[in-house]
Amino acid sequence: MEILKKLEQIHKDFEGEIEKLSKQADVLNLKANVLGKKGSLSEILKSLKDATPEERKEIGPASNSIKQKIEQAVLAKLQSIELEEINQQLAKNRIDISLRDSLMMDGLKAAGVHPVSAIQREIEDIFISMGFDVLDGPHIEDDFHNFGALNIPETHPARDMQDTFWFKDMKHLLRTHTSTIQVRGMESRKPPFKFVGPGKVFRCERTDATHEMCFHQLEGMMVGENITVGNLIYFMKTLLKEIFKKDMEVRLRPGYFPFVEPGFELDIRWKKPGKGESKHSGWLELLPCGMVHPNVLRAGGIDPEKYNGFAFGLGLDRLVMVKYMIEDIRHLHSGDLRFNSQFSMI
Ligand code: FA5
Repeated sequence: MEILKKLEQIHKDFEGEIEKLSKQADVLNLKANVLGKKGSLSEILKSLKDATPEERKEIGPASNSIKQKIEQAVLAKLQSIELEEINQQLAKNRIDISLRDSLMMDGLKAAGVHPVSAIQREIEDIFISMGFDVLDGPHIEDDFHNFGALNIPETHPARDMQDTFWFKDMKHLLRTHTSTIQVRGMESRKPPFKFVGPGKVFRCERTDATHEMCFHQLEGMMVGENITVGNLIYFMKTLLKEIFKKDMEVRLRPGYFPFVEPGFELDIRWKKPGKGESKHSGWLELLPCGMVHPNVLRAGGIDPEKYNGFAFGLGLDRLVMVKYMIEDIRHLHSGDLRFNSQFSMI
């Protein structure tokens, strides 16, 4: 039984070889060398024609069984190499979740999200859930986007409502409000649409407990057919309820902004921590809003005969003050760790 012995030898050699391999390509090569058309096993089987019928009866099943064993061994080896590679990758990309704790043991504190960023993200999520897009805009703006397109022409006294940081060319400025995003939003989409646009704004003004030079606003705009003040109030109330997790005491009073008509000021009832009313308690101007002025729609390429809408500009720093009962806005940007660390778990 010369052939049978050779077959067994081939199997033995194969087992010895495959043991040593660590790359899938080498395993596949070995398989081809044994089972391929010109492989050692196939070559042996070619000499079957010289065997007697009895020998063939024995060699047939034996060669099939060896072939099967080799195929199974190849499959198992390929899988074990893949697993090994995955394990090596995982070991390389390991995330050390104990690092934070060991840093804290060394006296270092874990950083947290600033309360203004946290509230911005929270409001974005609320509006996204109501079908709004979230837009961005540049801090350095031109006259058109900050004033002109918002129905505030060059000689209009309303320009003095927001003290402006102008660049030397007197054409560019640091945006004084996020209403610039209204203009950019109208330029980039066709009605109906609704979006919010959060970001930093800059005003050249004296700071006090409720005023900063650099603060944060979140603009909102909805344009379509037959939008009403009722829609505006619904979205404002939903927003405040989601943020404060309760109905808030608010008041709506007429407000003047050249880019809305009619315009409103939505104030929120605010109490400083401690006993009784103080000079920092009472109504806090939080959410100016109104129906978009037809001139603004026109400047944005929208037909005011067909479409209308509402817009609002929320002061984010002031909202944080109300939510966490902070008595002075300047704490927020002081960089004082005794203040900031109180929010590190947000
Ligand atoms: C505006 O900036 C308008 N663009 C808002 C608007 C948008 C009105 C759309 C109508 C339609 P105002 O200057 O009032 O409005 O500022 C909006 C909010 O920003 C204020 O209600 C207040 O919450 C906040 N804010 C204003 N000035 C300061 C400041 N110096 N420091 C901190 N927050 C401020």
